[in-house]
Amino acid sequence: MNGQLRIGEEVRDALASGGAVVALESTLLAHGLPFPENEELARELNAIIRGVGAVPATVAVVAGEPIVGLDDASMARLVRSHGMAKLSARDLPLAMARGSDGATTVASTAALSAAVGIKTFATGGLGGVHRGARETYDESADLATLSNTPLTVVCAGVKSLLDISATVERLETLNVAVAGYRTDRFPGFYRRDGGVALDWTFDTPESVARAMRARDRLRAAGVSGAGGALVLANPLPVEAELDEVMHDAALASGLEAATAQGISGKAVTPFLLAHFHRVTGGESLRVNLAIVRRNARLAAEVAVAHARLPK
Ligand code: PSU
Ligand code: MN
Repeated sequence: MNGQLRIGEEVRDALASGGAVVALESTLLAHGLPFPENEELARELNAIIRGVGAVPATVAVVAGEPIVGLDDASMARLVRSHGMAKLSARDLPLAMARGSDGATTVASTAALSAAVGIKTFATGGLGGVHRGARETYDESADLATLSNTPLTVVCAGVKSLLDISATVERLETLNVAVAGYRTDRFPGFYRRDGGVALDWTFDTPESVARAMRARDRLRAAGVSGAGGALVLANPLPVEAELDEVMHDAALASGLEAATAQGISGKAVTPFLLAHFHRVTGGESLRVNLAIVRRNARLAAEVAVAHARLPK
């Protein structure tokens, strides 16, 4: 536990008693989804996590204060905000100095959550290596941050808008453990199979919890390279995937339109996501919501299994 950071009351009690807690990021609520779908999703995620027996802890910066475990009033403010700053880990002290509000990415959420002792975190897709990174060096700080952050991130891989295989290679370089949940393929978010084979597969929350316990043991022993995050890749079931033809067409036309309109750098992802939403008639949003709900459930199951491990 940590005297420096503000922790929601229920989260603090759960951590003090060794209970299960699941961290949730706020960038996906503030930037990844429109209002009111984001508010509805936040409510659902909390209910899903509680239903499994864990406590949800949404992370964000409110009026310059990083908070692990937002209350209802702050959540209501977050989901309605337009253009709230998106804060990676390095941005946290700057937003604090300004007293501003901000949404936390995977990097900053993982860093804050791990600092207070949270072991599991649910999100949709990880940030990763962007297409064209060979020229632009555009790679999310999510990857480097996870290399030294001892928690489990449940996600559906990375979106196909990114360079999926380069992202998997960088996770290897950075000593971030990656395992598939009931799959041996790294998922591409909208599709089950992102085109990359995985070395490790887990089939139960208990087996994931044992890997987390072993990681913490190696970390406590001072073993370098083995004490960082575990990315638990949880793909959609076949029947929930975005149709392959629809997906491939949306990706191809989106990349082409981005080039034609001179969209580059940071603007590419929001442009492509809006394009996906439009040309799939809202299907990509439906898939996005399904992914986050499933990841919240699995993260809660892992958190509960971890809390039940013999001391
Ligand atoms: N990928 C998604 N949805 C998201 C994000 C990534 O499929 O909402 C968000 C997450 O918060 C992630 C961040 O941590 O974007 C990565 O942004 P950047 O590439 O700027 O680091
Ligand atoms: Mn970037």
